[in-house]
Amino acid sequence: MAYFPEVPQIEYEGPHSKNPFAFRWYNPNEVVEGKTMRDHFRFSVVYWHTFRGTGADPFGSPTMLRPWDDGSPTLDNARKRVEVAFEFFQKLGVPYYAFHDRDVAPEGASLAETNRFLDEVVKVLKEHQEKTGIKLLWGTANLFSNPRFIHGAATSCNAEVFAYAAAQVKKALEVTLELGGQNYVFWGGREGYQNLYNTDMKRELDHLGQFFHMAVNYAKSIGFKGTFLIEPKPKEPTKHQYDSDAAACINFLRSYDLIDYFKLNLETNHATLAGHSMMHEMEYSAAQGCLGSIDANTGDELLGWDTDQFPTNYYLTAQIMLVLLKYGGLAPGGVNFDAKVRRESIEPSDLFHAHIGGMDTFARGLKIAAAIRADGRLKNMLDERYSSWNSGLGQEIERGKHDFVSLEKLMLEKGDAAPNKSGRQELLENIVNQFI
Ligand code: XLS
Ligand code: NI
Ligand code: NI
Repeated sequence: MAYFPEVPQIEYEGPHSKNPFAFRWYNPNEVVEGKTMRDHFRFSVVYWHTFRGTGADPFGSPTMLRPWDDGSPTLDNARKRVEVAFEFFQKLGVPYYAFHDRDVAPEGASLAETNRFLDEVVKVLKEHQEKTGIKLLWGTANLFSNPRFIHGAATSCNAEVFAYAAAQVKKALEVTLELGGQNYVFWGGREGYQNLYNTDMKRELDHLGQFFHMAVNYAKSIGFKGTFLIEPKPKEPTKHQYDSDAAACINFLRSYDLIDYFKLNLETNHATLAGHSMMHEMEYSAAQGCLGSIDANTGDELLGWDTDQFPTNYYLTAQIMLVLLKYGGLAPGGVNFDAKVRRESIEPSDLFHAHIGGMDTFARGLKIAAAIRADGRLKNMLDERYSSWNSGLGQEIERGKHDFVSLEKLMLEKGDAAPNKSGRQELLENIVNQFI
């Protein structure tokens, strides 16, 4: 059964192709810096936006035409969606996908029934994974859509909601293990607050720490070896999300003795909402040994929301790839398109245009970044900028041979520090522009 009859297998045709159903830059077998593009990116499609997104927004109803979906919360509809999803993954040629428990299967009247429904769909997912070789990049639990989570999940003021969330994550971990998922993600959902007058922040953070320890312990007990990832986001849906940015997450992980078990899943639009660039979030996380995976998308300069658009900007992807090449890549993480087609792009084929564009934008970003690195000017200027640390005083300080007393003595003798050199920012920007 072909759910996308108008769409052929998407192949690489090169930068001059005018075929809308072809890659211009993403060439999975092409080797860049010793690795194929397939392995650099480990592209993944998300179930939620791509197969559950309806186009509804606060001002209007669903718009998406999805002829295969009858809109019912039935198992049959859920099973059919798996067929659609795997046809999509295959035609697009992505090696991975990602889902929330509630994306793939409907909720039942009780937790037990919901778990049974999930098991039913997981069977179908597993068959399709085995048949196609497409793998699960990560699984996660939706702890934010159901009204029981209005006050949060692990940070809810309602202890039974904490318990329910624990049960849900337990099951989601089992399912992720069953499907060979390579990571498990915690995005904060409603873990945050709307109002500090009614919030015991210390208690909520302690509960969150406890919750993550329970997850780590349970994963160990069932033999789940995937990486745990926390996904920073500063606001939306709460006005302050506890996992507000990479630095806040890493501080939380250190404070609660979780740093050995978690890395971060960074998302471009979340970085923007936090007032950071994606490059900043990536550099900071990588410097702390916490760069795990990325949710690839972008915001809109004129809208202050998490609009989750597909990335189309070469500067953005070149910057992301500069960091990834520097730190040796993402595996077992990947580049996960946590992105949705806009409300007006209503036809199934738009899902292909969106992903083709995102994949090409990353592939082009990779080539730009590799060219910048091969050229070497940027790196040489960076090395030169820090050269005072490579010998003499700088080297002695880095090696711990100085203290305030010895440094004061030195500066009293010299009278002043050596003169500074230019930061050359415009020159650096000109060099980068040569490659875009
Ligand atoms: C929401 C998040 C979400 C996570 C998965 O803003 O990006 O989609 O990636 O729970
Ligand atoms: Ni995300
Ligand atoms: Ni998001």
